[in-house]
Amino acid sequence: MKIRKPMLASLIALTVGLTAGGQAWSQDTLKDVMKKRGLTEKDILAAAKTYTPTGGRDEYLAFSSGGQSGQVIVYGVPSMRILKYIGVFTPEPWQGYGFDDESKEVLAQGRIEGKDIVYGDTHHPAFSETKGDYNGKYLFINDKANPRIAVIDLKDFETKQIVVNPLFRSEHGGAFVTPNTEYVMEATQYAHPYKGSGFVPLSDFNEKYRGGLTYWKFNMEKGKIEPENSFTFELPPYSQDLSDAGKGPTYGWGFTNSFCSERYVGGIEKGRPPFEAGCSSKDTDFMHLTNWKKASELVKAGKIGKKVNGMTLISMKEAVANNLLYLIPEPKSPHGVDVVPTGDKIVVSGKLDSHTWVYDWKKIQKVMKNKKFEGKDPYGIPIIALKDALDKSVAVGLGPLHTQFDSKKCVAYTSIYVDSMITKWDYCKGKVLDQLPIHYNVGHLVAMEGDSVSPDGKYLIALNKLAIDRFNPVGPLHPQNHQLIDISGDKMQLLYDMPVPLGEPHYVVAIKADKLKPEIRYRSGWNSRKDERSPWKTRAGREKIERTCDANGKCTVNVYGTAIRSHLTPEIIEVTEGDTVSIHVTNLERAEDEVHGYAMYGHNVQLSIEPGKTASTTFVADKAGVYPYYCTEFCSALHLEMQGYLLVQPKGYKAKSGGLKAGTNYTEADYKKQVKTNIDTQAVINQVVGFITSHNYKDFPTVVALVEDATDQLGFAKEAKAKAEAAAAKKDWNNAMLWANQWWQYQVKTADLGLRAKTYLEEHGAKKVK
Ligand code: CUK
Ligand code: CUA
Repeated sequence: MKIRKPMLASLIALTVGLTAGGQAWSQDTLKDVMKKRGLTEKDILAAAKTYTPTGGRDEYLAFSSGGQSGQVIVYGVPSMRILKYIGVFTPEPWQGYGFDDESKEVLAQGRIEGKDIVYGDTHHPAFSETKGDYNGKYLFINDKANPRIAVIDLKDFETKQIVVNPLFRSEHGGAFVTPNTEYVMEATQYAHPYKGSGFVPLSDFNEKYRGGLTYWKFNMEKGKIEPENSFTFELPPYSQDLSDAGKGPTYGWGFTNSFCSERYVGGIEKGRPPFEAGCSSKDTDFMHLTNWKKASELVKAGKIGKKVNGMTLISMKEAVANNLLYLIPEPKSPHGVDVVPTGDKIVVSGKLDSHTWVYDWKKIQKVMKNKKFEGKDPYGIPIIALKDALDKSVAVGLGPLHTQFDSKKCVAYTSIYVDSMITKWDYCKGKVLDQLPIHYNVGHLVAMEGDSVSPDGKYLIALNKLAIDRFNPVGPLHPQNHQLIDISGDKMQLLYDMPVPLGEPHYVVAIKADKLKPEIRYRSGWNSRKDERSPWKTRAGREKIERTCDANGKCTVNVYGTAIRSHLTPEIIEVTEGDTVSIHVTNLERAEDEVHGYAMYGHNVQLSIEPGKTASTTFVADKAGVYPYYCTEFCSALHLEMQGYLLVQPKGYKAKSGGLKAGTNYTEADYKKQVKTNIDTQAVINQVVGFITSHNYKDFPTVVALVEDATDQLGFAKEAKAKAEAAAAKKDWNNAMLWANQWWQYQVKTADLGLRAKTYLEEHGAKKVK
């Protein structure tokens, strides 16, 4: 017999929220809607290119810097639907990031000189790469304000590691990765004395202030940056800006530009011309070329570098002596530096210029080989003359910043800040192909996989600095505006405006969605931040509370707890005032998306416990009192009942005799009524089970997982049933009724899972096997 959902739903009372009146489906035609909303045919076409029907998936996922929020924003392309905020340098309560003990350890790695820094100014996300192509394994992002790099694992979209640069006090040119993720680049921005050198007056600027470029070693297998195997190039105090890693013919090299090679120090309040005047007075600044490949070999061989604050520092002298470091003049106040997909050309833009400048690697190499330099800078670094390195310059518009690449050969897109537009141009022929106005003042831009060796083209997103009049006003602070552009044809077409209300995202990287294989659940009892079994892993029925005291009478209570629809175990935790309390909760669920939360009054406790995860919270119960706790995720019909009490008893407290006096008295009739409901419910479950087992469900891993979960729930139901019957045998109708009710609770969950499995089979064309 075929079971219809409504019948099942009413029987097992899963009708919450389903009774809201039917949709008044509009009778309007497309024409009517266009007229009512003032839409043109072009609008409708744009809408059709981005609209993603319910249940639909995006072809690309974009990972956006969260700017000053210190987070990463994940959204789909072309739908522009936001999917996730990843807590990176900043606590993120929903995910328990910065609240559970495990993630607090990650944030603590980002402490600077002993201080917690709980914000970040994130700028440049970068995917891990294999042979210059995104491999979908890791994402890196930098913090400009406090030179740090974070590692996000794309298995679960969680931040796993933060490294603090032991020398820098400012950075900008990170994170950029080398083609096999051998290294993650991080360059300074504002010159400063290296950490540990104490106070150095500005009068010693030229001699003691420094820039730098760190190559952080990445271990792809472990998913970890290895500071001990990383090294840093000492660089002149030129205000290094962005970087990019070479590929193909430029493999082994890194490129980093700068914008204040004047080495100017302002002081407007003392009557000196300001930074902005002194830092843009020369016509050119310098691009730095660093040979990381050769440097790493020399460091490994112990030939160069010395450890400073645990970091291998390569002095400018050593770098010059070993031909590891060169300079090439760049146009006025350069900003972006981007290596073309084929790796043989380098595109640089000048913020105060109207050209992009294309450098030719063959020409550069020739100069290096013949040692025909223009001269040396004050630090002895050889300078390659601009005319000896330049391939061409192309007039693209005023204030070009960043460049991305198309799947079509030689086609590039450059963001034009001052003119508020995107210029599509050909870097081989030096020709502008198309220009599109955007709204307004674009910073970075991103094409699909647009900085890899094999860009996909298709879409471009302009990351605009100003939204001004594009959205409903929300006060003086406006959202940022990400504009989606169709670049599949000859002419660019603007499709969609997406407000981003979480900081100023400088850069975004976008990856083909099918390269990502995120997990659905953790292995049971998992510490997700360390990627290992948690010592606090707790299995069903093994929940316990342990209290241990040291010689000074300081006591610690460890609660080994679990969460499963719809109860937290334990439900009552008794401790004594002054105890340190550690509550560890393992989510026993295996079903997709069955997350439980854990929040408690007055202790800043908020956990997110995804299926399989074990999360912990530790605090001192320093005030006697009653502290309710509960699950913060609406996980089931009886989610509100997922609750408990932490009882912090005063020292020396003695409980009153007579036990717990709370609740209602139940009768034999109540018990029998409940049992009848349970028997009916079981009949429904049997039918669902019959449907599933009569199909090839084992061919569907999702269904197998659901069935496993359902079998567990049914096992729990059996235990509760036994307890109910034992109590009934003793005519203890209160306990009999309550256990019978618990038995039914497990049945409801079983049915819920079974129904999901059945729907899945129906929707995925399962076949009958008998
Ligand atoms: S930066 Cu913001 S527009 Cu930090 Cu890459 Cu160029
Ligand atoms: Cu678990 Cu709500």
